[in-house]
Amino acid sequence: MSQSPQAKYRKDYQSPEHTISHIDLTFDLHDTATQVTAVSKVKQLKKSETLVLDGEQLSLLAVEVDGQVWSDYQETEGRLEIYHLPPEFTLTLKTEINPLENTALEGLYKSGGAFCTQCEAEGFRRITYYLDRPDVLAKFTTKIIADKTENPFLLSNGNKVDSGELDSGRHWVKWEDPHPKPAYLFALVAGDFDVLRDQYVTGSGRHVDLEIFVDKGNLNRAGHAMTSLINSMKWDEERFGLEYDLDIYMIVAVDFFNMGAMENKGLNVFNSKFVLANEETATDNDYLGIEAVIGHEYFHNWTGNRVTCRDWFQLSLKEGLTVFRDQEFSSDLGSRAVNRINNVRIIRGPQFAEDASPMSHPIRPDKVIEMNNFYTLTVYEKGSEVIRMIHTLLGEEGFQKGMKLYFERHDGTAATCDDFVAAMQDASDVDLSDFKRWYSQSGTPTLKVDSQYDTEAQTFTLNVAQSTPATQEQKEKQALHIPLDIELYAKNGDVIPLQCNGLKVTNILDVKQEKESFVFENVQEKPVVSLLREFSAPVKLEYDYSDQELIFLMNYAKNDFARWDAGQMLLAKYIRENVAKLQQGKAFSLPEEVLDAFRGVLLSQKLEPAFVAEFMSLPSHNEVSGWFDTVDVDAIDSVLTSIKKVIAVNLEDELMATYRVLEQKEYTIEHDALGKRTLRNTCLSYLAHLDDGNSLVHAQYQSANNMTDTMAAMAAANLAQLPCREELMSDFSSKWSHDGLVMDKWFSLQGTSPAENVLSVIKETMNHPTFSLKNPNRIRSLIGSFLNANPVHFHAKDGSGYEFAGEILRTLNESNPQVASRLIDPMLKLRRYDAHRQKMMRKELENLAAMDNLAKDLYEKVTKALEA
Ligand code: B3K
Ligand code: ZN
Repeated sequence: MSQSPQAKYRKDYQSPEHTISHIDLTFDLHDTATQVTAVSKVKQLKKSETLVLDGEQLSLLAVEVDGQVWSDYQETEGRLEIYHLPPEFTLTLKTEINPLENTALEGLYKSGGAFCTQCEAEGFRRITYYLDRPDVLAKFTTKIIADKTENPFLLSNGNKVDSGELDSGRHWVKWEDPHPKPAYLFALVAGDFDVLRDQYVTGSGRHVDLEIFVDKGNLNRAGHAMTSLINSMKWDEERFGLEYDLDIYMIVAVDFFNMGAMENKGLNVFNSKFVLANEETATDNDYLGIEAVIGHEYFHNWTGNRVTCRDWFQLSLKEGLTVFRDQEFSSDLGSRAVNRINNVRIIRGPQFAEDASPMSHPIRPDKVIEMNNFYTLTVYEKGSEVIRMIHTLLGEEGFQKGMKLYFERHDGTAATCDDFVAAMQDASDVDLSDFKRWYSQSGTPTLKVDSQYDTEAQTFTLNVAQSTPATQEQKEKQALHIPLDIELYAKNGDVIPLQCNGLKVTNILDVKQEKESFVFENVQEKPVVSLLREFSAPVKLEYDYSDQELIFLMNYAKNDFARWDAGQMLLAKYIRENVAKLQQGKAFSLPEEVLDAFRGVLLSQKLEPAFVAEFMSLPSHNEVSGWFDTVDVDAIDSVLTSIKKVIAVNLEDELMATYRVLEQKEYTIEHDALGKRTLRNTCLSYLAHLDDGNSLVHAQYQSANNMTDTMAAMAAANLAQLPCREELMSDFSSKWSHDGLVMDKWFSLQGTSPAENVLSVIKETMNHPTFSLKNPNRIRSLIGSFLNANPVHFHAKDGSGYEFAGEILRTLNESNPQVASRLIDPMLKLRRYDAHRQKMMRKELENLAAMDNLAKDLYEKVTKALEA
């Protein structure tokens, strides 16, 4: 690369020298030459006669100041500098852009037949030169001119205020957004759609028009998104007291989109994956995903749009908080325990892996080269865990008081993470000064706990030691304030009240020092302790539980999450033990009691089926990999497969009985029905490994009346490599080839196939008429699934998986660097593998580093990985 991209540091933040209070945009839309006129009211904030604007890939056509042509400016790399300006002025800029050639899908681009935009984080600068930073908030008006036949719908933020017809088949619409906003929340969409319409009346009586725009012919797939939107609006009023603030809320589903969705003010743009669903095309998980993402973007209207971020280092201010809010929404509407389990699986799997990788960073990063690289599991999911810990420390009431104060102080402004914590602290009188370290320290802390019971004194002591291993960018670590949720049980399952120094105490222990002891009095028998209930902090727990204690907790813990977690710890013990045995050439084994414990769960009449399904699901290969310093890919795979088979053989009758009894005639997405399907299909995934597996799976595929059961059969056939796999796959592709979104499910089965020839099948699949390297969803389904979820073949000893990844990354570096940069993550973790594999991965990274047009997205990650 010619010039190394420059990093930005959080500590260097400077407030802007100029601000823009109003911007009037006019778009004259044409596929390859769209003209953008931007008329901005600019005001000097600090003494400076030079205005420096951000801009990329723009052709500048004209510059005017207060209506006069202005030639006193210079265009440099990524900037427009305009000189000798008065303190206040109107700036008119004309630029031309090429939406059709915009394959990076940032700024204004064409998705299928429609024009759409993506501006977060720094995409607005690909539309016009601007102060493209979140602490510049302006009122936007937007006039869109386009061909009427091709683009009957012209949409932007706010309310529609005017429209008209022009000659030669063109028309125009003008929008006005009354809420000042940063440029990253700007949106424009133009195209032809089907529209699903509804209405919502807020608590205070505001009538809001709800409109969901989908590709023609997809109206019968938009209903669930609408229901989810209405549920989100209600929930935010009920739980957070927050109402919507415009007369219209629009969602547009597009097929070409780099992420899940975008919360643009009043005009969300969504990846069609998170809008379109009916029982024929979507699985239960797709339905849940839609509910969560629709909720997430809606909740951003307050946490993100009304109060935005001062600078991009503060991203977790809006993202961590909004993820917390969407997790609570899903938990209030569905099963709290199942939601918690799934969120914790993400933290313990990929987030812990990110913490241990060269990309490790605090939830509020200190150094960034490409902002798009920091929309991470750490900022989002760990960020949400940090908010959850504040919620645990303050309780719901205190937390809501904090939210209220936060909005009182910061509504309509750009704030910082410190502002948020200050509001929480001031509203509750809980001291969060130590707690704030979670924002600045990266890495995963370990909590080592041991205990003693003193029969005579009747005391139970917990000794807690915390430590956080050094991460690549931050060697020194300090102790954190960790809320540790515990409970003690007597042998008969009764809860032992917690008492310290003669006083009753709550379940939440405040761990603040490197080493601390907690002595509980009046404990009349040696208790069983349940630790880190609800996963009360994003840490690794080490405690030497006996099998009996874990089985006891699986049966008696009062908290569902803790019961599940005990089951996972029991499995973890035997996964580790068997990996070690395999490495020493010893035989696999799993004790009878462990199998009995899982048999008990499966037969339990009291537990919700969806929850039982979680009990019966093993930790992922990725999560298990995180338990070892050096990952033995094949040993882990072999042990996980053996456990699956041993459980299938030993629990065959119970699995089969459960499978039969849970059959449902009708398909509904009620939570109860969904839970039953999940458990039934979990049983199928075990039964597939037995002699009758092939006929059972085949029969389910044939009789399925919904996509969940269809996909469960195909996934089982795929993973167990059943003889019927090919027949099912070809039947499915002949039915669905016309629909990319549905075919993504098929692509991801191709990507995760355990068959030896998987890589050549993937390469062949890239020629499938429905596949395209231009579409991020297709790339993620086929190639992303191979890199992230097919560890055995991605890490093949001959290096073929790495070579393939390298090739794809070099291609995507040019067409879509953002997608390339997401895809590369598994390659960054090279140090976790043996020397032979490391060498091959390094070679691919070096090949990338040597490219002279390496985008800064990949540059940032590749250099970090090679530095390590
Ligand atoms: N805020 C957007 C993500 C933007 C990503 C930019 N690369 C979606 C969300 O978190 O809701
Ligand atoms: Zn978000």
